[in-house]
Amino acid sequence: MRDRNGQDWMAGCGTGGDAGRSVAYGAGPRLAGGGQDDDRDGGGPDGGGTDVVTKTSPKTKKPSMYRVLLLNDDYTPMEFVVHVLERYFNKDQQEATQIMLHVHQKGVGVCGIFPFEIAETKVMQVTDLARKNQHPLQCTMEKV
Ligand code: TYC
Repeated sequence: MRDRNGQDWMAGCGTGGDAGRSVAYGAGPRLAGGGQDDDRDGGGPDGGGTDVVTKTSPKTKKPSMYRVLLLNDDYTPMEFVVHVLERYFNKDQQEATQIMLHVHQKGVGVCGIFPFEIAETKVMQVTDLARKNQHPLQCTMEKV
């Protein structure tokens, strides 16, 4: 659950004067060499004296996504679980009740799927609220 693979998905953005040469969202590696004006201006295509930036596509990578799960237990009140789903997972009362009953019957259920840091924050918020209310409710996350 603390696997941070992929967490630094924006690391390196815009560094190294290399903008636009690496990886586009959802795509494989881009061509990184051929056709670039690498002559640092000894009279390349632009003729002289000034390097021209020609590639402007953003350098981003897909964030790794994580399922946030609720686990069943015998003690946490059903209304508390419904409240958690409404407050932290933006469910309306009907959907929150469905998810709670699913967890109650099957043992585990999905609250939502989020990038690592958002999933981690929600797990902490739920765990904290449950502890403050002395409920044993468990909330975890797993990589999609
Ligand atoms: N099983 C609990 C009860 O009967 C309700 C419950 C549902 C608890 C979902 C946890 O994640 C949970 N009061």
